[in-house]
Amino acid sequence: KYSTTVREENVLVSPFTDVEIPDLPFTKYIFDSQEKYGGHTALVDGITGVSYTHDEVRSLCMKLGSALTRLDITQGDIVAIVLPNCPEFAFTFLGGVSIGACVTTINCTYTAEEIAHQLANSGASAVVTNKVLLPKIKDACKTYKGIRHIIVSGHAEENLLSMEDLLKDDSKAFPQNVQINPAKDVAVLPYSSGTTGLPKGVMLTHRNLVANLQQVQHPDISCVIPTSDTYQEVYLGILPFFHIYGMIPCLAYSLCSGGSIVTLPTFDPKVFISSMKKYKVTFLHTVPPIINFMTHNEHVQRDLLSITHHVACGAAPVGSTLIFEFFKKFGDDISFQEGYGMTESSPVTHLTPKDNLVVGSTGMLIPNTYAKIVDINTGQSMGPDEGKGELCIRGPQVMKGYYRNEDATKNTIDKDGWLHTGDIARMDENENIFIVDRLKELIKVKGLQVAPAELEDLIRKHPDVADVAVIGLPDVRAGEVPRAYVVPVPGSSITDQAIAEFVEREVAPHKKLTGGVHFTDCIPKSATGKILRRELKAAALA
Ligand code: 4UW
Repeated sequence: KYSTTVREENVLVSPFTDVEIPDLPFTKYIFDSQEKYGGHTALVDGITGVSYTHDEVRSLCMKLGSALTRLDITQGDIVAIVLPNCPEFAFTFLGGVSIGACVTTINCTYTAEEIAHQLANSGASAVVTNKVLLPKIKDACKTYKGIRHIIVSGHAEENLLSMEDLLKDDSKAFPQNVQINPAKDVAVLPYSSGTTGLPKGVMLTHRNLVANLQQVQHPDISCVIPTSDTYQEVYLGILPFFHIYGMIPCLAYSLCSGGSIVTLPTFDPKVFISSMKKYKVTFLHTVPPIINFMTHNEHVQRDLLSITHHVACGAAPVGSTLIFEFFKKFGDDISFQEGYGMTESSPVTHLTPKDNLVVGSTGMLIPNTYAKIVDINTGQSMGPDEGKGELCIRGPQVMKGYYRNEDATKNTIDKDGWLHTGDIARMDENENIFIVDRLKELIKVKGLQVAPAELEDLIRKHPDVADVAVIGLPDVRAGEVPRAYVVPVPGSSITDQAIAEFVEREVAPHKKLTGGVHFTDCIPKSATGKILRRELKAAALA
């Protein structure tokens, strides 16, 4: 179906009827929905078993909002969360956003340097963390001086603020008169490198998030069984909440639809298996490495999914072979849905149709969303049978822009509002999208982003390195892994191991050079000096 409203050729419209997008702040939308499910369980700490009902979650979020207000954190302030998945993540996330603050979520496996960078770039004024991560946060605060408050979960040292104390607030300072403009005000600021360069703050407005939650709840695409007196979905909160997939489709969706989400701080195979059984998980969100683990690990039996009726997967290509092997092991009566999207689109733009999986496709446009595929050489939009090109998206879920980075925003969202995804796609005659390649620099390790430019900047600081390029190579377990091509300075006797160790000390584990370090005489570059990563990759794969 091609658009009649967008006056441009070859613009594809969602096959689903549009949904209404309420003009509400994100947290009001969630809290209002939660009212219906009051006494149902909402959050369970998968490690301790401590649980909270929907009423309790709403109340604790407001207590936290009140406590933050007393600390003089107000509308427009940036609150950073550096926590693994746990109920407290949800309390601070929603508590902060509900008072009009903007929450930036930071990967809790980051090094102090990486944390400091995001704190500084976002201009955060408070940071929420736990006792284990506190030393890293303290180190980060030596570099970035803008933090006014450190809030610590798991009982803080005497001179720091304790999350447990803040959660005892009487809610009386919760600001009743805060004016949030859903279409303009930024609710969350996750980081993404987009199509090129270093990670940037992605400004997602209240409306972006409300829109995406409404879009994916469309009855023709949602595989969630509605909450009733006799049924409630149980989700496993295993994908990190700091990443957009864990944050919106997993955590926020569960809360606004009356589900129960069991939080796990890291992927530990044994804990994953035991929690699936212990908590009777009905709906499982995954990334391809988890599908690979469940399919190929000998400790995972077919009965792992005996209670689970639905498995969702996204954030990286899952591959047809793996999907078929997965069905072979677990039976094809389990419903499976692949989703596609990006941080910049809140994140979902495509989902495979309910009960009609086209293996290998990342699905169809969700409601209220438009797409086109453009020729990467001419920029012209292409018809469905004209081959592959860059996928572009328009819709209410597309970000406001990159934070304090107009150039990057202009290079990503064009003047007509099209978000250029940096992914190469083709479409079949039934409007199913297939992601076939990536135009952008991004490397996806276990579904998480690694920006080659960031690793290159780091490696270039090594005194023995004259030039460097980083690319992603396919990997059975992680999906992709980073590999560095290094030109050593003349006369240097640096080893590949020394460079790998140098990187390992400075970055989060998923950014390690697991794909190896290769020495070379020169890095292939275009006339304008851009690294020709495609050439390096083609040579590596040949
Ligand atoms: N197949 C191939 C896919 C796919 C994919 C994403 O880190 P970000 O910015 O964001 C994400 C979002 C994950 C996500 C979105 C919607 C959804 O329904 C769901 O799960 C069911 C998960 O990871 O990375 C964005 C980039 O990740 C790649 C693609 O390159 C995209 O631009 N990507 N999903 N199904 N590649």
